[in-house]
Amino acid sequence: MDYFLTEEQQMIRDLARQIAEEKVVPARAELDEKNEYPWEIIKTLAQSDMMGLFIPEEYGGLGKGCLELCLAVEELSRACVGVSTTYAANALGTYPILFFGTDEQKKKYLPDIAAGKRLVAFGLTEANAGSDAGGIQTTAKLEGNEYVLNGTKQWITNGGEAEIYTIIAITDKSKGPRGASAFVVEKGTPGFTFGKKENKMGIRASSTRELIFDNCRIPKENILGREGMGFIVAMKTLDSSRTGVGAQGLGVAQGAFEEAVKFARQRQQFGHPIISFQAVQHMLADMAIEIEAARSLIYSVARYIDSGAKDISKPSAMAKTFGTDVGMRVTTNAVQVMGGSGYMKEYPVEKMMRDAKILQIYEGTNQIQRNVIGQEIIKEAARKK
Ligand code: COS
Repeated sequence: MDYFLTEEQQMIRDLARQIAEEKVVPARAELDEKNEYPWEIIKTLAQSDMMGLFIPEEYGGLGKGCLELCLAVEELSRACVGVSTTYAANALGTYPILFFGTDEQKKKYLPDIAAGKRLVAFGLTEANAGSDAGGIQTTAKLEGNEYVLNGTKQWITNGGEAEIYTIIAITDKSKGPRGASAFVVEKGTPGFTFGKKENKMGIRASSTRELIFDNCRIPKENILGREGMGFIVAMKTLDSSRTGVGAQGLGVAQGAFEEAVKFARQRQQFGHPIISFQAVQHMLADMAIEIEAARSLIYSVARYIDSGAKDISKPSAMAKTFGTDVGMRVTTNAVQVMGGSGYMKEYPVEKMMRDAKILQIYEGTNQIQRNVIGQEIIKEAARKK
């Protein structure tokens, strides 16, 4: 299939592929085993200008869009979703600054983020506010020239490793989700500490920690947008990042598919390579169809977002849901094609299957995505009436 990528887009994809093959593939099993953050790989990505891919040129980035970011994320995910999670979460954390920051805030933070000198994390989720993001309880109270933050964020990707945190907190409890606001909080601010690193099933190269705010004082200039805009900041951020999660599912599916094909050509049973059996061919055919369908959808949605379209909630929820469901199905079937070998750590597909699972859960579960799509269908039907 030809997706008519420009020369520049092909260069970005090829560079990401080269980094993935040369740096990520050799390191992934050990990073997974040791639960170790991929600092060396982040450094390589920074040296190759990949950390600033989506940041405008005036702030030191390459000024590229959603499609280019998806291409990079897909290639990294083909090698390791743990690594691609650290990379994609950096964009997720940066979007609130990019979309809602003042020029001054952008000048202060974006050049360092683009250079890969400072990583970013996005803090929305709490123990009692996962799917129900409007139920957050962390508060930010204005006292003189400072906001005072209190509360705990849970399961924050890049937590502890990042220097910059974009945090959603409640400034007016009486207003529900409309009483939330978004802030930038820097690592090292007194009253801001981290919980233990979580021990996860997959994406073990990424770090996941609690963010604990105990009378943490930040300058009032650190608010992003205005008071009461926090929920919108969060939703716009997620609308823009979810296609990238779909690209993670696509990438891990592609990686697992390639492993399954390679194995099926070598593995002999009943005197023949197992790829000669129709049962195996049909499984591989279904995997190939789903991968190509996911790629078509994800690239189309990314191009739609890059066109400046505003109504992106439904398409990005579709790209996230389909891409990550394909990621789970294809990695599971890759393990099945490879049988006992697929289940062993000598081959990468067992890790790919463990890694793929989170994609159906984070940045809004696929059940929540279907709710978002369902709500949009209802609205569209009402408009047509
Ligand atoms: N863009 C802009 N505004 C949006 C929006 C979007 N994508 N989605 C919702 N809103 C607005 C609504 O219009 C509504 O505004 P009003 O108060 O003016 O009516 C407000 O936000 C609340 O929306 P809604 O009533 O639909 O919210 P619910 O409490 O039913 O929650 C959400 C639904 C959107 C929170 C849920 O579908 C969701 O996405 N949950 C997953 C959260 C998530 O991704 N967590 C992962 C955390 S980060 S890894």
